[in-house]
Amino acid sequence: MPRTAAPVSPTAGPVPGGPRMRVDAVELVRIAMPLVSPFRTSFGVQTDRDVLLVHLLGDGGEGWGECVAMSEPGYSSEYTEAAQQVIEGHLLPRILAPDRLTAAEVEALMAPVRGHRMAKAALEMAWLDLELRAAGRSLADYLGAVRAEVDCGVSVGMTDTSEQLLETVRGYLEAGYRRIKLKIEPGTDVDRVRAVRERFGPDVLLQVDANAAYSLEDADHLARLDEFGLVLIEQPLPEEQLLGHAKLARRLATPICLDESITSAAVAAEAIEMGACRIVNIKAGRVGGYLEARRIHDVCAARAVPVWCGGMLETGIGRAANVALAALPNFTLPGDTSASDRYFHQDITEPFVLHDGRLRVPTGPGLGVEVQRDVVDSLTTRSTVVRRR
Ligand code: SMG
Ligand code: MG
Repeated sequence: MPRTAAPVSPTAGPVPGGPRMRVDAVELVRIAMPLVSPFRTSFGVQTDRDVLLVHLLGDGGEGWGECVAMSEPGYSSEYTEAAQQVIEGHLLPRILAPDRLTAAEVEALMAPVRGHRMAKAALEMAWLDLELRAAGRSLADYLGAVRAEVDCGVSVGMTDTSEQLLETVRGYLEAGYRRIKLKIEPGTDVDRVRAVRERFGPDVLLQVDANAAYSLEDADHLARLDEFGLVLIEQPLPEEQLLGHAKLARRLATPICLDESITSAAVAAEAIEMGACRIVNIKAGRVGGYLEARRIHDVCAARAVPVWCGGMLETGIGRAANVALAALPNFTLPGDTSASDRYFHQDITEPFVLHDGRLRVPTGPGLGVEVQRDVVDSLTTRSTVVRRR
């Protein structure tokens, strides 16, 4: 069962950041990154990542951001190509028009464009990197981090057989991961969870993620998972069904954690008040950026709802920002912040390496990682430059 987080006082007020920055050119770089192994979820299989990188140039410095959208609209309605289009056609014209801006002002200028949170988050991340590098300040410090390293879990994709799953989980536990998350879908769910629990024992922190594969009619079936002492069940129902999750929660002993449903701090507050979730997965990309992610952290902290940092198979750029976020006080459960080698043979920054089941929070200015331009270039499938008019 999950540790119940002690109430944590919310981080107060708007964060003072760095100076206003002037951006002269924006490079949108698309890279193709093969995954070390296919990642199967209830909505599809990923074999490589089509990643959109945002590279800002201005004021003698640079800033990098990463868009977490996948190539297909399976996890959410956003997808990489659409993110690039909305950035080029609607977001950049708004944020390149004024002379100088902070990341917080960039966020406000993008707000009139509805949705497209992953696209907005990528621009905000790059702007934060640019601004905080100029200020000589780390993102972790800016966000209010309280830890130098964060506990890491790993998200395990579905396999053809139970034996393959057990073998994969064994490898991750040997590598030191502090929590295992199994992707589930109707049909194999109970058997696979039982197999893992029986093989590795009651002490392993174990949780499951359905990516919206169930309906409320499956409540009795999902209640069969209660006997396995799971930390949580993540997003059992479709993202729009907050009330459905609240009804389901009353029929399960396992705490419900929401992922896809939580698109803003306002939705998080409503979901908690309705009883739709007892735990929240925070992904900055899903909610429009790190500033909104921090607000969700605060909303949850004020309500004694623990949070943890989700993942979207990020490169070292997005991982650096996620690890900084996961160092905030109310991130009391291990996140899907795994080491670079769980995803890629070669990352585009220095790799994130697991030490005793933890990743170190970068301390350098901005995101605190250096992008290896030669590696990016070798993976580039398309590059577009947008200049200030
Ligand atoms: O980054 O380790 C990671 C992936 C974590 O399972 C993960 N993400 O629903 O939480 C989730 C999924 C969304 C992405 S699946 C391609
Ligand atoms: Mg999820």
